[in-house]
Amino acid sequence: MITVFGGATSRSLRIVWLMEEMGVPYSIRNVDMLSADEDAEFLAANPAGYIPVLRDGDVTMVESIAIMEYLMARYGPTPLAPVASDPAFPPYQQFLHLGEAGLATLMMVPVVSGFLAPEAERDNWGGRQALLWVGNRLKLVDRQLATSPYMAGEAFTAADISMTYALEFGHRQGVVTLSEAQTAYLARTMARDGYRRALDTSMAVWDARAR
Ligand SMILES: N[C@@H](CCC(=O)N[C@@H](CS)C(=O)NCC(=O)O)C(=O)O
Repeated sequence: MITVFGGATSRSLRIVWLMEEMGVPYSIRNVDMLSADEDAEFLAANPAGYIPVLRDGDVTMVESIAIMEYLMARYGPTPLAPVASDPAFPPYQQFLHLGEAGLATLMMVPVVSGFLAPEAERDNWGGRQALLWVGNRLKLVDRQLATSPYMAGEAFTAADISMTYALEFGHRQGVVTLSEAQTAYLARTMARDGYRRALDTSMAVWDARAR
């Protein structure tokens, strides 16, 4: 059985959502990031101390996008990952990675500055610059949405799982103001049964632990 170490609304949601879409069975192992340094099983899986972590038999992996690529290659084929000969492949590959490397990673700087940095350092050059770059990169998302409903074209793919998390995270944390097209896009992707199941399951595991 595949185990995902994660949290309710963390990047583990990308992994859980993907497995819901693919029909791959899994279980979630909650990690409370506030006490992660006392969680020996989690630290043995990822000594760097961040989530998500995937455990699949002898395989242990970190990095949400790499984990998604592993799962689609290992348990596919799946229409969520267009093949290289498909015209949808280049935009798929680009937006799959832009969602984390170009957006969610950059958003972390202002987000964590906002609640972890000393008061005087909350508004800092690094955070402001990261947000400027995020705003520029979001122009690529809007350009894509001007011609197609999804990141890779007409069909929903794993690039949308990656991008939905980034946009929803930035919006929820108050560091991104969504455009009209981005808002309509999130309404489309987050209305999927797979997303609802992934969120409900992740929240239920979180609630059970908190009790
Ligand atoms: N690029 C990584 C980022 C992972 C990440 O930042 N995870 C957050 C929670 S969503 C975390 O655990 N942060 C704590 C840390 O980085 O120490 C991925 O996509 O998996």
